[in-house]
Amino acid sequence: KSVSVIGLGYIGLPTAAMFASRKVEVIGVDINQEAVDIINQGRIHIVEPDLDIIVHAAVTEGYLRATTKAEPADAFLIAVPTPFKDNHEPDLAYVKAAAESIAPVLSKGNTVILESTSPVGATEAMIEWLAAARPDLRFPVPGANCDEIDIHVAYCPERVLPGRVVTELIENDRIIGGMTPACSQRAADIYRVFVQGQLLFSNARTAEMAKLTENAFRDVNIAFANELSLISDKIGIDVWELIRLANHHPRVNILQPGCGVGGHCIAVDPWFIVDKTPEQARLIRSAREVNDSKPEWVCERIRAEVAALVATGKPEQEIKVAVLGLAFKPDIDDLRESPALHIAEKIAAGSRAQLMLSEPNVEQLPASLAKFPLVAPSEAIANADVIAVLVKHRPFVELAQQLRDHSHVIDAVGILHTR
Ligand code: SAJ
Repeated sequence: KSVSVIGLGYIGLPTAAMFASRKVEVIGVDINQEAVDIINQGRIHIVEPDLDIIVHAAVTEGYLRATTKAEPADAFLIAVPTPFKDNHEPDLAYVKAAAESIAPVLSKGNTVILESTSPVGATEAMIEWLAAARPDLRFPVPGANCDEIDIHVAYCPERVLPGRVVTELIENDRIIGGMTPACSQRAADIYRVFVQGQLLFSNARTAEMAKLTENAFRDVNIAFANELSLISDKIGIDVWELIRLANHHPRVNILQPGCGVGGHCIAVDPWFIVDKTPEQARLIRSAREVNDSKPEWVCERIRAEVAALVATGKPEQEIKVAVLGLAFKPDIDDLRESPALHIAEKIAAGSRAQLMLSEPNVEQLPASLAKFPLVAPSEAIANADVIAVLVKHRPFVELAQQLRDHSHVIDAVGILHTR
């Protein structure tokens, strides 16, 4: 049996590698020729622990091959991006393109699984695109429990955490949302090849909503923590101590405030719910707004700290401001969709102070900040008049005592409280 994975990014490539490591023939398809070439050399184009070794073995042993053009296979897994448009409406263009690319090579008995995080109804839309291209094949019809189908279709979301993808792909429980029970069974048989977690049977729409719900839950919890940080600041309470104490309650588990919520999932997926049911999704929308407004609040704190120094007579252009952390979360090198990066860019654009940046996980600053010095954390702490800690990277935590000794620190991540 062969599996074709469409989209060889942060989810598709590890998934393809998992099948290949279990000696399944895998054809990986991606529109990015460079990524395809790198994979075919047994290397990877993304950063993820352990993945390089698995991909190298899979390619060398001949189980994994990448190409830019879809080929026939027994099962197709679609793991392409699903961003949103400016008005927060989900953009399914990549799913549509993927469906249209596999349609010509589909044959009777195939299974098609959508893995991309998607708005409710996306799997049904995908079936319409497939069916339009292949009127000769019978696809499942929403609501009808027909077993007389040629192509089985399911929605099976991934729920792995970047940085732990290989372990979580194997160990996490997995939702199997078939269009019909028979579709679920086919999909489950496919994932059983490498998934050791439970396979939870459901239907496509519920599975789509479950994925969005998981990320919206985390977003709401973080928004609660971020709102507490604003309230605490207003009334002179230490939010880190507050949350630590409250979390000692056996049924309370508040997440941590930060400089905002970034990444490609938590800050995006809740909007898919809001877009579908704007009247009902009031809390989910508010949480998004609270989290999206946090970077500006942190910017204001930095500006206020600079203004306080100016008030003591120091000219603004002589004040050195250090930003510690640019990635979207601790101990990764991913600067995309990062609130810390946006804060640094805003400070760079709106202040005459001298900016220095410390991001231990990158060797080069993005173009928007390239004219500023990229410095080691200890150098930043030793030289800066004002320090903003935006990400709780391990090297910063190791310098917590030096930070505590500094008199102008904006601590967006509770680093001063680490023991
Ligand atoms: N964050 C906080 N406070 C916290 C935890 C996180 O401010 O207490 C921030 C992070 O700094 C980051 C953002 O939230 O900016 C998101 O980071 P994350 O670690 O919460 O999540 P992601 O985006 O890396 O991965 C999430 C995970 N979803 C859940 O935990 C419910 C992962 O399991 C999903 O597979 C992934 O989204 C996805 O692909 O959807």
